Amino acid sequence: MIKFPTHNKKLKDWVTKMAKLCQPDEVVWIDGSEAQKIILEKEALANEEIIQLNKEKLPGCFLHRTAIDDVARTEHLTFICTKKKHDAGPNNNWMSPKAAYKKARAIFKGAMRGRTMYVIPFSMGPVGSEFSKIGVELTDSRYVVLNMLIMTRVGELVLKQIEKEDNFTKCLHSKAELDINKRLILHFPEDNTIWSVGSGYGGNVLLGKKCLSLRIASHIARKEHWLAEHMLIMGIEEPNGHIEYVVAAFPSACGKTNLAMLVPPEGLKVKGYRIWTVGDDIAWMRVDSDGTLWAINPESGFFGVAPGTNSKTNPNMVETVKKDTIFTNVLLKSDKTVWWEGADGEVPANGIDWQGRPWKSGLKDVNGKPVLGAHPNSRFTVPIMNCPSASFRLEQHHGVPVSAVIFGGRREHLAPLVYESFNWQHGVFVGSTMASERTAAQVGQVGEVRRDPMAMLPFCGYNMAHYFRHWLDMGKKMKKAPKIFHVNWFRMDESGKFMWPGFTENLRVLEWILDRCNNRVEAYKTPIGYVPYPADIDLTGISLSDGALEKLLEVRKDDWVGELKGIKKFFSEFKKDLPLELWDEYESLSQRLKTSE
Ligand code: GTP
Ligand code: SPV
Ligand code: MN
Repeated sequence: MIKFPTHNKKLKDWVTKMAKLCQPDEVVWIDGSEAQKIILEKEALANEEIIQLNKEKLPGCFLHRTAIDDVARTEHLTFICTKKKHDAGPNNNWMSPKAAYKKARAIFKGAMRGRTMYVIPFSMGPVGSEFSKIGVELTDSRYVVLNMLIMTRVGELVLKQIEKEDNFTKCLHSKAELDINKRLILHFPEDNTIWSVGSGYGGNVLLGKKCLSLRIASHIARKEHWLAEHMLIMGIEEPNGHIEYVVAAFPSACGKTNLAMLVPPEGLKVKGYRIWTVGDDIAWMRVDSDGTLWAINPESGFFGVAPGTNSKTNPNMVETVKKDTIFTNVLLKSDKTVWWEGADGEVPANGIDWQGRPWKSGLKDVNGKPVLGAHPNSRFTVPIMNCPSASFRLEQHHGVPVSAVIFGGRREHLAPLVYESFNWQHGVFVGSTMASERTAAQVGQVGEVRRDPMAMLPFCGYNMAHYFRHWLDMGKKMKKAPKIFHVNWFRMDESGKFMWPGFTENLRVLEWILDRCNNRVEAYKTPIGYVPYPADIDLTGISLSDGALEKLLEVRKDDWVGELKGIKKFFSEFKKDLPLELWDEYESLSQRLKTSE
């Protein structure tokens, strides 16, 4: 018999039905209490799902290792299941709901035998805020429960909210056999339902994150006239104490976390800027009654990339992960602390690698290749409140006002350090044509451009042509729409070195962006948009080589003419669904490039 701490019939019926399908030994409701969390940690330790880290040096911290073939999102096993294939669009894998339920039901059947089913009522966004959405995740993984307690707001308040709203996203997860051949990440936007089976990796199983807050939420947002985006949110406190907020969309592992919590560089210290971190991955945005755009971060934790995190690249994160953190797939040192490639300090002499094998510094595999201590996509889960730059407005139901929308990607050659779009419609074109170049570290041709519009290619839960239409419509709903910019921290010189120092120094670019938002500087008009006059980027305290800034800001006509081809090919995939405004923007860009010197 299941005990129910709720009167909501929908919730009771659904939990009963899913328990019947998965056949757990028992059902436990997660109440968000510290006492229950401690019990779960103890059980997870006893079952070796997590390892306790050094209690003095890393209080409240644990290490978890996933299966070796379960270390990142599996996009080819991720589906949007709508009645009509066309609604999922060429940007998604599609399965019919009927076929998908059938296929997954066979794997879920009896999958929780011998295990406990945990019921996690969670809120994305502050409970009760107009922005927020409720979900309930059923899972047989304690690791998932412990992560969800960090990443979302969990507990009894949420159950009360469900009784009020009589509505929630139904999220079902089972590790099952952790078999990649029986792994499916299914989204049913028409049923407000997510089914994930056969994985234990973050983005596949913390269903409040990419599955609910992006794929399902983007579908809801279109109907309800708001935006669910793969964006960081940060506040920049200006010398006069005024705080301006910006949002920025960069593809996965392209610097959102770093930018969201940057520490102002030495050279700009005298100006007295201060950064406030609201979010590092997801933004939900609405038009307020004043006609401007406001944003919240639906999450309450970071699920950040570990490798490369050190006190030079991201001092605030180094501080953040000193307590209450779950590390996944990093190296375990003999003193029960952790390490990853690109961490502070010396490379440890030895340890246990992310696969649980003995490891020593300089270790090579049979082919002579270095064996990594931490997986390149190893991550940490930690409450945002641990971050020294956490915004004091995190719990505000209203969110923060957005002054600028920033898009960005990894472009070795093409895109200048920063440019500003001419208006909202042109800005949507800039976002929709976003791309990142593959690096040598990835499969595929080096330098090959992968289109990743608005950094949402893996996360848009419906036909992307309709998503572009939605973005265009949102601009019309605003009295004062934010300005739209594009940045590129990754431009390289002839010798293949980054020309821009990046990280903390990116504040210099944000400063120009805010100056443009407040009409404080003029800019240079080019065929692709407005580019800064070099003198308007404050370089106090850094020395770039002669002419480097000019090169960083250069718009090379030939390169952009070449880019037009890629854009045309990409747009053509959407056939007649692509908004005509975007073809107009394409033609105008093409025309401007032709007539410019
Ligand atoms: P997800 O969590 O996957 O969505 O990604 P994210 O956008 O938050 O990525 P993150 O900030 O963790 O990206 C880290 C990668 O970007 C690392 O390889 C960093 O070295 C690199 N990076 C971040 N900022 C800069 C920068 O300003 N310049 C350069 N050259 N690299 C940067
Ligand atoms: C990303 O890949 O963009 C992430 C990590 O933020 S995950 O939650 O695993 O998708
Ligand atoms: Mn992300």
